[in-house]
Amino acid sequence: MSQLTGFTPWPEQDAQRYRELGYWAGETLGAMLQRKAGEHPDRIAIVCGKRRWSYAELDAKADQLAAGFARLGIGAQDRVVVQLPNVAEFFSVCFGLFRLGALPVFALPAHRRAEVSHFCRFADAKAYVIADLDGGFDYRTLAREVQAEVPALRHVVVAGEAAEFTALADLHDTPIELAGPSAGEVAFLQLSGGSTGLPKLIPRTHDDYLYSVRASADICGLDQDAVYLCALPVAHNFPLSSPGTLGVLHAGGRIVLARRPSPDEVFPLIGTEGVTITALVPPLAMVWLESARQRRPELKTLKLLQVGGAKFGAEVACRVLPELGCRLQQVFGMAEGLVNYTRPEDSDELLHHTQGRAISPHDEVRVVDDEDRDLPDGELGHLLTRGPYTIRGYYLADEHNARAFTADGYYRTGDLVRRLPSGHLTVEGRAKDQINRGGDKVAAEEVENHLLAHPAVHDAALVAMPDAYLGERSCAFIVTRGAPLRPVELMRFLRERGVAQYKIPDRIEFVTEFPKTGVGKVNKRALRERIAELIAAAD
Ligand code: OOB
Repeated sequence: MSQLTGFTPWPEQDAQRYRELGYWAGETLGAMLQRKAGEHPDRIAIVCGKRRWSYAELDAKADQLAAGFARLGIGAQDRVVVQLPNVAEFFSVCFGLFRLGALPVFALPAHRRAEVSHFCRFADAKAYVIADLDGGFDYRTLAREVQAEVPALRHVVVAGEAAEFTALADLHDTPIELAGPSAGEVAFLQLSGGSTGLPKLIPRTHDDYLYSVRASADICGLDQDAVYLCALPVAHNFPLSSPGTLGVLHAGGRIVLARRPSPDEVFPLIGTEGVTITALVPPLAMVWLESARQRRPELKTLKLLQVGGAKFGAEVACRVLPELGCRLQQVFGMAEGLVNYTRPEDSDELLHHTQGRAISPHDEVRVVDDEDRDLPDGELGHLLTRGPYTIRGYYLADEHNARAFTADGYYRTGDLVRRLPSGHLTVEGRAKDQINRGGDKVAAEEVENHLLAHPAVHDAALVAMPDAYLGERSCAFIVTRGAPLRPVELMRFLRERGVAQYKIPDRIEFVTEFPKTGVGKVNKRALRERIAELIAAAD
């Protein structure tokens, strides 16, 4: 087994323990799908619009695409940025790459030139896979801009009308013999929500990821009858693995892909496809609750609604069962690893007021004070974790890793939590400099750096402001160099720099100077309080 350069392995002793426990089962993602296709070739794996792919069809397409990507010169451990909407091709592409041992780098559909160019450059990607159009946006235009910025990017592969690029449809070659990766190797790179200047990449191995997928599927009781509606962006860790689409494939169930998560789009789909389980972020759960007032009959097959990605408050959580008619599960996870679930046997108190407990008895969860000293249950502190599916380091990020992990390998999540004796965690805040915009993570420093690039901006500080719908939105405080500047100009500036829309500040406040802390740093707490007061006063 040759390991990817820039990956931090688990210490051998831990790796051995996880293998002995049967957690790391030695199966790759590609082999998992092949085994399932062998067991029940004709069962439907994916429903996407009018298309229905059986397990055998998905398996065959993966082999064909592995051959096609190999023909393009893509080989084991080569990185391929994959930015696809919720379409069936996401799975044939990913499993094709898994079979080859090439590594998808998962971009979100909302990412634009700034983000995608960074992923392609940083990961030294050989190819970039897109759809032609989605939601009125032409990804081929974006690909042209990215190629101009990153000339080393050799191939753009398009699901749909390819224009001058390579059509995905033409990459379905006759399958070839492939050595394939081993299960201990990195399978793909996920994105970190981040708090620093540029998003970090998260290397996940076949072994560690499949363990979290199997254990999650168990916790959620998935079996062959599971029909999972994927309404969140398919590449995100929550709908991908908690237990998500991969959990459903592992269980032999069916994935139903929705292009948009709005009730008008998905409620009819739930009814016609007999959806049993789905995952939402809190703002969407609130929209569903509103719509369900008139349309509850359409939801009658739905048994479990998972909500996570951002805090789901108890006031709303308690409405799910009576108003939607399905059970709620709170999910508190992170692409770096650790995922917590409330369990079916939990009391209403735990279900409504906590974000669940860790998947595994071998997840090591610590709640510590500012000096890394362990705190007793019930006290608010920093969440640290290590375990069988939590990374030991970001990809190619030695300097950052020294801060993001303790010397003995615990990941500093940046979340502020309380733990109950049962192990359940309540998320109460964040120490990391990030805004959680209804599940979309915005790294303050990344946006501040873009703002600072404007010639009229002297200093910038991005903070969260409370929002009834998204939980939080972002507010940029700006000190100008003197010349007058309008908020719209700054917003347009960011858009022209190719920054994803969800990272553009929702509000801009001009100030003459920033409040400072005792040691002279920008006092973001004071800025958060100031904007919260302004909003409260306006209400
Ligand atoms: C999920 O993953 P990421 O990587 O987009 O974001 C992780 C961060 C956490 O560190 C925490 O700050 C926040 O998102 N978060 C929550 C939460 N779930 C995630 N904060 C409060 N309550 C929750 N329930 O967001 C993710 C990955 C896998 C499963 C579910 C969510």
